[in-house]
This record gives sequence, C-alpha cells and structure tokens, in this order.
Amino acid sequence: MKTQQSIEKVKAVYFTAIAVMGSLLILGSTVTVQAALQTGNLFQPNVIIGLDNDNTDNLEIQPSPDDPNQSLNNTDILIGGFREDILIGLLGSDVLHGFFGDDVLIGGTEQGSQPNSDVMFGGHGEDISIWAPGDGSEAFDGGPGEDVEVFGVIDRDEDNVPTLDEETELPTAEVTGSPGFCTIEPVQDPDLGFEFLARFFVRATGNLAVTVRLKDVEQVFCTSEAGGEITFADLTAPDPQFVVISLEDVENLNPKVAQIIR
Ligand SMILES: [Ca+2]
Ligand SMILES: [Ca+2]
Ligand SMILES: [Ca+2]
Ligand SMILES: [Ca+2]
Repeated sequence: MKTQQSIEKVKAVYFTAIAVMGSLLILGSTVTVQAALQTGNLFQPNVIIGLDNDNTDNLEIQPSPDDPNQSLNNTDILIGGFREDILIGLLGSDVLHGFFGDDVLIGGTEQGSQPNSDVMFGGHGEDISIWAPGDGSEAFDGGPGEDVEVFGVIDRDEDNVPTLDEETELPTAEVTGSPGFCTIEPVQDPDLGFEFLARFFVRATGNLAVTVRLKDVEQVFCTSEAGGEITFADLTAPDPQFVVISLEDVENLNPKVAQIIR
C-alpha cells in the first residue's frame, strides 16, 4: 500500500514537472532572444550558454540611454531538461536550473566583472557546479542526488566562454594551480536556509574573496592553502573539513569530477 502511495506521489511530481516545463517551453519560444530566458530541449542533452543580452545596450529593454538602467545586467535564466545538461551563465547574476539528469552548472566565467553572483539549482540527479576565480559569491542548491561544488580555474576560449573537452564533452578546470584555497563551515542561522558556507581565500594575500552557499551538496573540491594540491570536503561527514587528496582519490570519490578537474 505504501509503495503504491509512493509511486502515485512520484507520478504526481513527474507530471507536474512536465506541465511546468511545457509552459516554460512555450514561454521560452517567445522570449528567448531578448529576455535571456532559455529553456533546453526536454528530452535531449543540452548545452545552453547565456546570451548576456539583457543589458542597457539592448534597445528593446532599454528604450533610451537617458532612462535609468532597465536591464537585468546580463542575467540569464537557463533551464535544462530531463537529460544531462551543461548550463553556462557567463556575465551577470545568472539563474541556472539543471532539472532532472546529471547536470554541470557554471554561473560564470566573469573575470571579476559585476554583478556576478549566480544562483544554481541542480534538481534531481548528480549535479556539478563549478566556480572560477573572478566569479562572485554564489549559491548552489544541489537537490536530490550526490552533488558537487568545484573551485578551479575553468578552461575557456579567447571570448571567455568555457570550452568543452572533445572526448568527454565536459568543461575542464585546473584545480591544483588555482590561486586560492577553501574553508568550509556549517551555517548556524537556520533562517538562512543553506547548510554550509564554502569560502575561497586568495593565496597571495590570505584575504577572503567569495563565499558560496551550499544546500543538499555532498562533495566539495578545492585547492590546498599551500597550492599545487587538490583538497576535498565530504559534507555528509559529521564535522566536514578539507583534506588533501590525490588525483587517484578524485577518481575513486567521483569519476565524473575526475574527468573535469586536474
Ligand atoms: Ca549571463
Ligand atoms: Ca538536466
Ligand atoms: Ca540535475
Ligand atoms: Ca544533493
């Protein structure tokens, strides 16, 4: 009886999700180009890259340069489908939702330009969010499944668009050579809604650079304080702390992350 109820519950969630995505698809098909709201194909893997076209240069958004800023400052809203998607926000404080499937979410890269505080939702599946130096403080809600936050220098082309590996079709990032290191602390105030704060410090100065809020995220990969080494925090452990690990350890902990970081 209980199993039947759970199946009904799952079915209800599934069909609600389809209805929501269907309405978003219709909405997306009318406003994608100018409003930077992009919804991927529901049943195919998508690579969706932010258009960065909701800004004061956009005459449809900004009727006159004399008006106050009417734009979302390059914010994109990117929504994946049921399969494994790669969502890349580029400039602005983007909102990314991987939806079902094992998704890779990159809010930047932003190279220090503001605003740059991205908000990422993994949805169901084993999702990976990647932050690069120059991106701002962010929030990542991993959702159900084993989800990962990575801090590393994302490989990108001359236009600062993250590149995808030809073989794996995944983005790649150098973690060992990143110019900073991370700490992890549990959130004390339940009203914040998040579970952990991962903080990134600049190695050269020791100064705090950004804070990434995490909820329902199980693994974090970063760089050691000394540099040249990967560190890992298991957020399912009672008192998570970063420990230095080898590349072989990365492979054992998360084979997909091992395809992305070095
Ligand atoms: Ca953007
Ligand atoms: Ca997806
Ligand atoms: Ca997902
Ligand atoms: Ca999770």
